[in-house]
Amino acid sequence: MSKIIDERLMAAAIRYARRNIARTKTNPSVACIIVRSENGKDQIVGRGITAIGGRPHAEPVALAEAGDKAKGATAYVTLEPCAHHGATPPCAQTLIDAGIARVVTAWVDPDSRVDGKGHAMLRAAGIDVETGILAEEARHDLGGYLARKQQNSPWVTLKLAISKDGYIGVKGKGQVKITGAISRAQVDMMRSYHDAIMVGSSTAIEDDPELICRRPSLKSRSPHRIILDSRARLSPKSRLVNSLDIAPLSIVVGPNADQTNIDALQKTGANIISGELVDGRIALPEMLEDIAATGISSLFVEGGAKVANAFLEAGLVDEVNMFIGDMMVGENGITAPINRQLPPAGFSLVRTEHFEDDVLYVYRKGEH
Ligand code: AOF
Ligand code: ZN
Repeated sequence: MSKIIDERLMAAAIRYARRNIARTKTNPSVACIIVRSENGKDQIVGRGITAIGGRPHAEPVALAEAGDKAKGATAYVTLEPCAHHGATPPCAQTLIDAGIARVVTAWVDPDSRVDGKGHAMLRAAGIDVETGILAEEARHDLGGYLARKQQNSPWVTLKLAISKDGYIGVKGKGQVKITGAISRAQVDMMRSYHDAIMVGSSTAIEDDPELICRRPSLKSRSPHRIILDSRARLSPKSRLVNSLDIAPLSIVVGPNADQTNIDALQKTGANIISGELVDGRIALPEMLEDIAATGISSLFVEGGAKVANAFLEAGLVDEVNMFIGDMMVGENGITAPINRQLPPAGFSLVRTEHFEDDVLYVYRKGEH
């Protein structure tokens, strides 16, 4: 099959895998599309994605749909098929047994139980294997899983909503509307694509947000909420605590936090994470490592200014989602740490999107 067809089918697989992003526990959401060429015509005969909760994997689902038509067909998989025995045999073996002739993947699976062994099993069985197809595009969605496996850290996306005059809020006033309804709906969607969402305690106390996906259809996909709260100042009566039935809540506290406050928060069902302090603030790299160890692959950081700055200064941001709204804040504005004129250093602009009168600029670390 030509490279263009390979890329088209991989693009379809990448899109399909998006359906279960952040719903597959510690597993990445992978897709497998099985394509058969007959009389010069390519036909999709089976499709599968990693199921909600992480099992079954994508390949057996796609193979079950393809049945006998898998013989001699090509399998497009967004990640290298696994080589380890879980509840079911390795996917590489399942592909071999089904008679697949060719396997095309985007990435080698960095899981130490796989890490090239899946591709090697397929090749040893005489299957033609090609990898690295649309790797950059697949990285967009697999980024969190790859970061957790390769760097013991989640993929960090920093979201900022900046007014036309360069501010992210008003001093002492808490939340002010900077973007319109369509952008806010888009943020709901972005939240649902992440394993966890994070704000600092000042934002949590001043704004008293819920940090859930507000739209009814996305509510059940609300991510784990994590608050950086070195002194355990969050109120057990806050809306974050009151919405524990919708999504879990973790509070990262420092070693000197008041134990009575910690006990009161813990009693509500909130999870307490013990953080280390550096210069009186939670040490971010260690905190990221701790949450990655619990299986969190992607983190959506929503502010405020101090938290945004701390992540940027420590070089811990992988992607910036910068919304520029159409309104002015005027006096007493809180200055954004970065803006269109002052983009994050070492990042490149990869995408621009329009939501009514607002513009979203997506930056990624490095050259793209
Ligand atoms: C695949 N296809 O659809 C996915 C894979 O706990 P287990 O046994 O499910 O294994 C988890 C690992 O499986 C995960 O770390 C990653 O290496 C792989 N995910 N592999 O062949 C899939 N989701
Ligand atoms: Zn598998």
